[in-house]
Amino acid sequence: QEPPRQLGVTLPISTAQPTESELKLTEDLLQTLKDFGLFESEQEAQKRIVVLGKLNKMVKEFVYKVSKMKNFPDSLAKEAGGKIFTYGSYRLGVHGAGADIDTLCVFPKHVEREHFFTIMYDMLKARPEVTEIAAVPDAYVPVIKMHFSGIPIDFICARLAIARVPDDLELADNNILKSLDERCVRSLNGSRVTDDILRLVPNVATFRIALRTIKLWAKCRGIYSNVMGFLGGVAWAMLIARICQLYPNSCAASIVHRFFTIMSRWKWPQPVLLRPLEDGPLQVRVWNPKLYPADRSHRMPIITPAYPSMCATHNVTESTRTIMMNEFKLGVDVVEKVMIGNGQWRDLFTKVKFFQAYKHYLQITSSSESAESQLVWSGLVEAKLRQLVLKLEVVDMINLAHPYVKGIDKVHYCLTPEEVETVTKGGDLPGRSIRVEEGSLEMNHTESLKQQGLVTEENEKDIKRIFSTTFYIGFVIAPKIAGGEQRKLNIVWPVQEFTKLVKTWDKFDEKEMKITIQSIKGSKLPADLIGEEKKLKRPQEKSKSDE
Ligand code: 3AT
Ligand code: MN
Ligand code: MN
Repeated sequence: QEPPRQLGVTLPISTAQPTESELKLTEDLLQTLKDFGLFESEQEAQKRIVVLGKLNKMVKEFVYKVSKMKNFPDSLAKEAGGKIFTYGSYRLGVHGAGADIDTLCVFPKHVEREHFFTIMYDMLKARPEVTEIAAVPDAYVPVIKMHFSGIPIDFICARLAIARVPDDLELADNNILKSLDERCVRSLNGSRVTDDILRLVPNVATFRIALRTIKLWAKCRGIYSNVMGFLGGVAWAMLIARICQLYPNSCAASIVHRFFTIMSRWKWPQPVLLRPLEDGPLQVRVWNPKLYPADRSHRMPIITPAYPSMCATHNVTESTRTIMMNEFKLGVDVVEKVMIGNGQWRDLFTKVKFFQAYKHYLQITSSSESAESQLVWSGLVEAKLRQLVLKLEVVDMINLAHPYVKGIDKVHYCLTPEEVETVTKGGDLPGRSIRVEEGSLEMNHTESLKQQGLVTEENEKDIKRIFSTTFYIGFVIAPKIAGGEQRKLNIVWPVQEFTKLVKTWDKFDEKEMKITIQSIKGSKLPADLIGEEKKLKRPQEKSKSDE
């Protein structure tokens, strides 16, 4: 048995070994995760390894090519190196089937970032395995997005301040960040954080099962989303990692149990840390609420372990924290039952019924006349939605504002200007408003509408397609005080301010992009939203024929 060693900012709470019954519960948990389809096939896993091997080889060829371009002698050009690292769910070992591989490419200082987005891009584009390639060099973290042998890849890059990149290079040393471009520091951060999390966890296999459980739970409960003010993958990973540090010998079932009991009682804004904050060689700020007022405003601080440490939960609002704390409490009840043999793990994965939970909703509909424009416009509205939540929270009568984690995409086949008006205001057309999955906005439904008699040969030419994405915020109104006067909810100001905010976007196009915000009673929500929740079923037990 290992002597108790301290991983993290305190000593462990308990170093007890798991009991027979906890081990059995961990087995059950693993089987439940498999039943929910959380693991990829052996074949897909192999394919990922092959793809990463090819990418690593291509990176070396790329560096060689640029070195030759810069008149390096052949031997030096060959030694210049180049290497890939992974981050994200694949690196953590908790990715599902079909997940992307978040991949970082590092190269020596004589190769420039621009080369990655031109020369490397062209090399990739020339490969028969590569499809759907798109470079986004101006993003906050610049990226080449592509599919390689059908596997989605987010390919980012960092130029290091060294003459050559040896094969055994590691990114852990903080000095590696010295004198780098900010974009390179940001690009290195993902890998440095995931590597640290894995290093700071006492038992990686246990951590992975527990994290897969919590990710699935958070998705089912509608609280997995960094943009909407809940937590993203890295933040959930850090919470589980902290629990693993506190119970270094526990098995996954007990980690999940402790996760809920500890998180439901956590005294925010006390931060969750995986190691003491450290200073480093850069002129950048490290999270520090004593020094920076902005950091004091973090409601649920979960701090990344790698220098320069940052708060991964900057977007959490009063409401989203309340919602998550409620979910932790609900989780405690479920897990305590499971632990005493009085419930099943799958009970943890019941889907939240958001559209039946509130009396009042706000419906935010963004729309455009083209799919491309709608993609960026709805993305902007989504990214700013949190600002609306913040403004609603300060309205006296509103106790809670709950953003739904995803937007609902539709394509409307309008035949008249009145119908265009209806759908831009968030309404639906009978049979001609079609819900679409993300990424299939472009699909044309005219033929199928004609077959159904919803469009005719005559009026086909009148069709105007409108693309819409609708977001919902449910809210709780403060109960009327006994004997108090009847008050009327007034949200004119938050709605106006939010509308102004999204319209000040530099790519906003008044003619092309529309936004309508309406309050709507729960009972008046589109029937399909509620109907969908009512027919939610739990996945069937895996049958032998699926093997
Ligand atoms: P999936 O299994 O891919 O769904 P993931 O945790 O790998 O889960 P992503 O691939 O979306 O999620 O992201 C991987 C990491 O990339 C997580 C975070 O460190 C970074 N990242 C993603 N999106 C952003 C963003 N908009 N801004 C900054 N960092 C981001
Ligand atoms: Mn990913
Ligand atoms: Mn990604």
